[in-house]
Amino acid sequence: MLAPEGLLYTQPTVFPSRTDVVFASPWLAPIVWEGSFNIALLDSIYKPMNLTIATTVFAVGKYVAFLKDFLETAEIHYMVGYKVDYYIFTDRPGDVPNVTLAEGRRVRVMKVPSSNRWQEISARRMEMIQLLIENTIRGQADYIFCLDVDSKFHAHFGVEALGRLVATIHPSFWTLQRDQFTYERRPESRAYIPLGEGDFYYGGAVFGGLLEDVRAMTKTCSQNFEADTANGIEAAWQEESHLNRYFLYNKPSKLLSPEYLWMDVAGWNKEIKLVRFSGVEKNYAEIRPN
Ligand code: 5GW
Ligand code: MN
Repeated sequence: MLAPEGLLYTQPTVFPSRTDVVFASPWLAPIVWEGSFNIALLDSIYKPMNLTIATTVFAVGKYVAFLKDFLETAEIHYMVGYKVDYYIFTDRPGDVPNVTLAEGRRVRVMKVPSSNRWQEISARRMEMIQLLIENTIRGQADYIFCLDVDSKFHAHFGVEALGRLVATIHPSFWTLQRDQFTYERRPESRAYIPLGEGDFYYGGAVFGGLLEDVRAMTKTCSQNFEADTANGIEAAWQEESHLNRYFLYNKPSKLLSPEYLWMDVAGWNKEIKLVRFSGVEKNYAEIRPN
């Protein structure tokens, strides 16, 4: 068999190469696991597109301390060989570390007000991403990823993760049944998901996609968050609850396995062949304002 011109020839493989996990959702969105993609082939497709991947990260208050490890490990594992614009939202621009970046990659610092209540930072996060896309990133990037800062990269996290609307399966829930998911269960909230519904429990720490799709998603989530606030209700897991509600009715086009959102404190599972991005163990009393 001949590969299309310019594409790297790859041996046709009888997929799946592993049978312990599923590679597609019930609506046939790929679920990205180690063993489900060929990175050389993907690079031969994506490299010529000359993409820029905007990446947002919030580092408000003491969370600036996480930036150094986050950026240093991202430069080793995250979208290596591609153009990346890191948008760092912080109230402490002077504390943003000076990390050496590869060519074509840059840091842009966005000043935000300080806040003593995380719920306020969280409430505004979706809106700030929406406005950033509308006012700054449009025309300057192709895809966007929005990541938690209290984390490190440990292995390859590349273009296999790109898609129109990308959600990540939360590492605490991937082995559980849907009625055990911590969705918002009160019908009064705009994040409400009734028992018996829902596909996966998605993590708020890693999501992304095309600019327009992420703009629409963050806009809806922030509007619903505001509507809840006006009604005196706060969803169980704030923006993560609204994100889960959105993805129930607007199915993601690609799902990332928990390899892409792990937690250092989590136990070991044989299906997790490698951890690509993981939340560090943190001392809550030391770093959180409340
Ligand atoms: C989070 C919780 C309570 C109080 C403050 C915060 C907080 C979060 C903060 O003070 N500053 C900040 O920048 N954040 C941003 O929100 C970070 O990007 C952080 O990674 C993200 C989510 O908060 P996390 O990481 O503490 O939440 P979990 O669920 O990952 O532990
Ligand atoms: Mn986190």
